[in-house]
Amino acid sequence: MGKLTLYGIDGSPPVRSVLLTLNALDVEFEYKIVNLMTGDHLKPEYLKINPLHTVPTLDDDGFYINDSHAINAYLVSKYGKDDSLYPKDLQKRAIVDQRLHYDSSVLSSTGRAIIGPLREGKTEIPKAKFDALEEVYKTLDLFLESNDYLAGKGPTIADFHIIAVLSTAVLLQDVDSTKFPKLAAWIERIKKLPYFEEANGSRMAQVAAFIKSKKFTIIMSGIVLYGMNISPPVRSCQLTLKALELEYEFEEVDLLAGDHRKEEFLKKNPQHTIPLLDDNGVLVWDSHAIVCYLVGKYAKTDELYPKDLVKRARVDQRLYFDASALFMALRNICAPYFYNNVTEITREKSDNIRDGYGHLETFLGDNPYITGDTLTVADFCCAATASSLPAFLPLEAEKYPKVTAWLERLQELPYYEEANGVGAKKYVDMLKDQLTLL
Ligand SMILES: N[C@@H](CCC(=O)N[C@@H](CS)C(=O)NCC(=O)O)C(=O)O
Repeated sequence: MGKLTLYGIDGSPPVRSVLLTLNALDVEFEYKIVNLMTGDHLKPEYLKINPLHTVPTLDDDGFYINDSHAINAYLVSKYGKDDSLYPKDLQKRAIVDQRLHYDSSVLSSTGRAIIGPLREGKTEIPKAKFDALEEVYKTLDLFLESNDYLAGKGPTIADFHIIAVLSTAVLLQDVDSTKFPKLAAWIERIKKLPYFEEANGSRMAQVAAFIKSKKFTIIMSGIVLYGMNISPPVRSCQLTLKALELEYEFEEVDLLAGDHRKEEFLKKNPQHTIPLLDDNGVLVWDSHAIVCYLVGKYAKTDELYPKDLVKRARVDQRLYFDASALFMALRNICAPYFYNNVTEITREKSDNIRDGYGHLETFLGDNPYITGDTLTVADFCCAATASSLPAFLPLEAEKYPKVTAWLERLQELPYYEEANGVGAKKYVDMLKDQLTLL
């Protein structure tokens, strides 16, 4: 056997993946440190062996090869006592290759998207980047669905590549074993491999110290809507966001788990209600305020919330009606149920719903929408509530034909189902058999 030399540095996941392969194969090699911080990789003597100035590079007796994936495949093929780490069987190999490509594309870029800015001295990392990492964990958990290792029953170079990246990733965001049980178990399994500590585990100290020293915070980027999709006012905001074709993140606030009473949320909305909008740091709560804000700031025209004083007054009236009467008819039943398990709906409370349906019927008159000929945010707010009230009292089509037809009309909107329909159905299904009308 000729002389093997690996050029690299412990902090680099691809280098550690090669160290894992070399140790697993039990071959002798020399390890030469290429310090990226001091620019060793840009020196002419290194560029001669790897013009891409990346680590790792392998020197196999004068044959130079870079890219950890290529190196590992080469090492197993040349030095493996068997092919278990990189199977010759076409289908088994195809699965290993798929994992390797996932590593070199999705996994590596997701990790780099967080580590890169930290290296540049940034301390605020957008939450979306951590969400992407969670997606990766989800995918890896899926890869492990029916096997102990990522590409089959035993370890392969795919496991080496992925554990090398994950060893860094978990320092940024832990793998939650309740959400990703297979992945968490796999990490523990890999750690028990006899060569793991020497090749990877013991080499993490510097990376860990670097990440710890960064004291980074996770920030929201762009528009974030906090809420739950069973909540009618949250859905009126989703209808507006969709109508305006705005990109936004949805941050779940579980009222039943008390998320809205946690200090973190109270700092943003002391009234502890959902929805709450965070528009690049501008915090707005109360759905009615939110929908008007969104149209004012982002709409190309004022149609959804007209600037004309008279038209606006009419929309405002319907918005206040929803806030003070229609939605309160719902809230006065569901809040006592959720928080105090009150399961009876008094006649007074059901009459509030009857009144609400009746007023909507009157407001509609012969118009297609709640304020006239055009769709406005008042339709979104009133419809989100009206489509949820049947949880307590059915909306009888014979008694309220205009309201029924109006809701059917709104269902035709291309974004209605996703923004309101699904959540309204969930709300009605969840509550309709839980309460008794007196
Ligand atoms: N008028 C408010 C009502 C918001 C509201 O009451 N939301 C309920 C969920 S549907 C809530 O957050 N309840 C929790 C609480 O008030 O503590 C709006 O339109 O945003």
